[in-house]
Amino acid sequence: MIQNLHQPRCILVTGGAGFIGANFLHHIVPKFPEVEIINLDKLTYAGNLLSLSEIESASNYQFIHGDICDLNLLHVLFDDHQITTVVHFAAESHVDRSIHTPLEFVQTNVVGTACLLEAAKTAWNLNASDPAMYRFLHVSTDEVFGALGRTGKFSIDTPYAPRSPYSASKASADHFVRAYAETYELPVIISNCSNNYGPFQFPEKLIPLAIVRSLCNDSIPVYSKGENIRDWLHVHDHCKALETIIHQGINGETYLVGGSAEYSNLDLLNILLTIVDEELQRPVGTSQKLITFVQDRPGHDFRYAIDASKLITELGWSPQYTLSEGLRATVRWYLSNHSWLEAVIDESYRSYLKAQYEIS
Ligand code: NAD
Ligand code: TDX
Repeated sequence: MIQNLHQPRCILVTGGAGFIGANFLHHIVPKFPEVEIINLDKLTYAGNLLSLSEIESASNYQFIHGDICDLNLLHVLFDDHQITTVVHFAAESHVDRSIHTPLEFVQTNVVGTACLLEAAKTAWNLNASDPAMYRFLHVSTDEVFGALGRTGKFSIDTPYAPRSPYSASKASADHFVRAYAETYELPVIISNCSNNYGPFQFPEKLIPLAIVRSLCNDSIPVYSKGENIRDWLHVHDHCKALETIIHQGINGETYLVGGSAEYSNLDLLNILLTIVDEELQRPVGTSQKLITFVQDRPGHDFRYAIDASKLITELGWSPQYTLSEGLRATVRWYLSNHSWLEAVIDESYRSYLKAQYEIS
């Protein structure tokens, strides 16, 4: 049974200039014109306002350049706007970078999340209010559960066992979110999602990296033998899951989000690169020849797989894209959004931002 229906009045989206945040804003800004939507983003290398050009002038949308670790700014935002809902994406999100600069991940992912929780706790008069009035949705990852062997799936009962600085920082953030729920009765929900792919993804992650390398006729690095397995979900399906959780989720609950689309990295790349060759009308196999096996990532998690049955049965969500449909749509998006891709590759998206904001 669906209880606890939440109707947002003003949504604070953090990290909305990143990959999933931008897709989420494209999804909700036109759909809910009566809801005020604020996007707070620091514009790190992963933040790109070109991804938001289609919605930037919408009357219910506002961009604020800022850091989630800036507690004073957060207090001002909560004071100035009647924020009812937080959808927290902002994070350092790339596992390989976390191996080189782990403390940046602790700062944004742990300290930043704690600051947001503190600001929400201060602003929301929790004892006096209806519990469905406010909602803090923390967007987390399946990587907090560690690595699976060949069988089994992560479920909401799986103990936390993160193995990279990235996943340890996300796990720590999840613990802070739960601690604020237990201690202060903050109305929180956590979603843990599997690997996403789709439009606007920065080409450091496997799928856009392979598309870009293939377009440039460059080698495509595959760690070890490409046997590691991921459970892939199109980002539009993730955004629909988040919308469902915001409206119908139950405070204090955790929802696992995944597409039941498990593939080894090599199998995934073979499907993806066949699609790239077909779309470019070149002989199938051209792109596969670019695959180059390279040294493994330290502590590389072998397999992730999600049991999303709670979200499916209790809230009625289900993914719409099959992997091959989703990959074809993604390849077509990158091919038809050349200017976005070129601005990322030649880094002109940074100079465009530097002209307007104080960023390095
Ligand atoms: P991303 O790296 O593409 O975007 C992160 C965004 O956060 C960027 O716009 C960046 O500028 C912003 N940001 C970083 N530090 C900030 C700070 N201190 N203050 C304000 N903004 C800051 O990430 P993504 O892939 O869109 O992931 C979004 C969220 O979803 C993350 O929390 C990630 O852990 C989670 N997640 C991602 C995936 C995936 O496959 N990409 C899967 C599951 C969960
Ligand atoms: O060049 C590469 N070669 C390669 O073989 C890269 C970048 C990755 N890989 C492998 C490592 C993984 O097994 O591909 C797989 C996917 O790698 P990433 O795209 O880096 O994603 P992953 O490490 O699985 O983490 C992602 O999913 C969960 C996101 O980066 C996280 O933000 C999210 O939480």
